[in-house]
Amino acid sequence: MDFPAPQPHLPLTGPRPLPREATPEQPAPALNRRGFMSRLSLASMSAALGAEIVFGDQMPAGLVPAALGQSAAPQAIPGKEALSVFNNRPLVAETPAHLLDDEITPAKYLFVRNNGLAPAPEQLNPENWTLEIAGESCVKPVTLTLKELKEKFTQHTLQMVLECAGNGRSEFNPPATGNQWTTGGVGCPTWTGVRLRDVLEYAGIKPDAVYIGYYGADLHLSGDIKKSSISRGVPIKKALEDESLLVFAMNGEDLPLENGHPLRLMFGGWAASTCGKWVKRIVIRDREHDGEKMKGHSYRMPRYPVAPGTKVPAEDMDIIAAMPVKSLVTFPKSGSTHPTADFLSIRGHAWTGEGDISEVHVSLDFGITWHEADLRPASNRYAWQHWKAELKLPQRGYYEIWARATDSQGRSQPMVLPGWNPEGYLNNTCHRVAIQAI
Ligand SMILES: Nc1nc2c(c(=O)[nH]1)N[C@H]1C(S)=C(S)[C@@H](COP(=O)(O)O)O[C@H]1N2
Ligand SMILES: [Mo]
Repeated sequence: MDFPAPQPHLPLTGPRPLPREATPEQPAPALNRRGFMSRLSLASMSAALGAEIVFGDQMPAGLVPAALGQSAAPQAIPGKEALSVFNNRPLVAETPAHLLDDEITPAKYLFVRNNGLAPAPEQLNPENWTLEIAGESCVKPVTLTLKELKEKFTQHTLQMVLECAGNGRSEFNPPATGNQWTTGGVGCPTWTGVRLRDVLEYAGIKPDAVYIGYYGADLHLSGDIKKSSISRGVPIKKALEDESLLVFAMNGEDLPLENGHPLRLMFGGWAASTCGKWVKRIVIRDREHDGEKMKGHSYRMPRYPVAPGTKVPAEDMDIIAAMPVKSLVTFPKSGSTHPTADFLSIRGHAWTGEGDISEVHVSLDFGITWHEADLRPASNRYAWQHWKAELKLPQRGYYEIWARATDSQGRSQPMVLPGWNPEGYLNNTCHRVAIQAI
């Protein structure tokens, strides 16, 4: 029987921020003085609908066409019913920690983070999907069909962690706006595809190339076809790594629609926002890519520690590169009860953006004593590592299981929240799981 468990992951110090309502970013249509839709926003909404809004002039200000989904009420995702949905527009959903127990994350448990409106399923036909390679530092721009990609280049399968940079955001105080992720914006399936390096070299990389950027087939939330919902990238050095892939399969099957079918990017150890979904175009740039969500505060951290709530000028923010060291307790489930007499087997995963995990320690007494867990090697670079441990529950009562990973660079997870930052990124605090012995 479960008892009412606290949040799966709580800050150890300071007041807990009030839970923020998951408010979807509603499109903000341009209005004229009389409050009717401007021609521009009507045109973008028509584009999103794929049809002219016949009585568009009569539409009241702020009305979102019903076909675009007027309700923001979270609902289950078909095929991913167990995920907790934050928003429908854009669709964002995370995985409860105990459902991440599998060594290889099944598709049904992989989180979803859309920034815009996902392409309609009929637009995602692998038979006529093409990928364009271009950009000012591309020698010979080319367009390849998905079939050509699969046939021309050697295929590779790797297990790699995909983690949203905002995972853990809900703990920061003052709270950052955006999806209030607890611990479930992460997963580690296997990915099959071709090396991005092979494809970029096929098109030719000029010596002045410094960055790559992606463009996907999803629409900006406003429906404006001239805007990207997100268009990020990585430095050319990262793009050319062995593990940087253009993937078309996950766990041996087609990618799920929400996770970028039929083609997406995968960069091991970096923020998942670099892993473009539904990718149509990759540009080789002679400068840092300047697509949507590359500038300002997006996916950037203050260059120096700041007090919570500080307004940090954009020029003092650096782009997030590799993700920090982190771990999860995936068994037992937070809120579960266990018999006192037995040893309790506990387990989970640990990962880091660069290098590998060297140790995982667990504590049952609020960090007074720590026990080293058994740790398995990763199946390949950038995969998470499984750990397990046995703990004796000495008597009836409430306990918390804490887990702390240390990586090969000697970095370990903080017990208290790491540096506050304006957008609430990179929270890698120790995971805490509440249990009761009866
Ligand atoms: N085209 C496109 N690619 C995208 C996104 C998006 O909204 N559109 N979201 C990014 C972000 S912020 C994250 S965290 C990951 C999420 O991948 P998933 O939805 O497969 O879990 O995709 C990235 N790639
Ligand atoms: Mo993300």
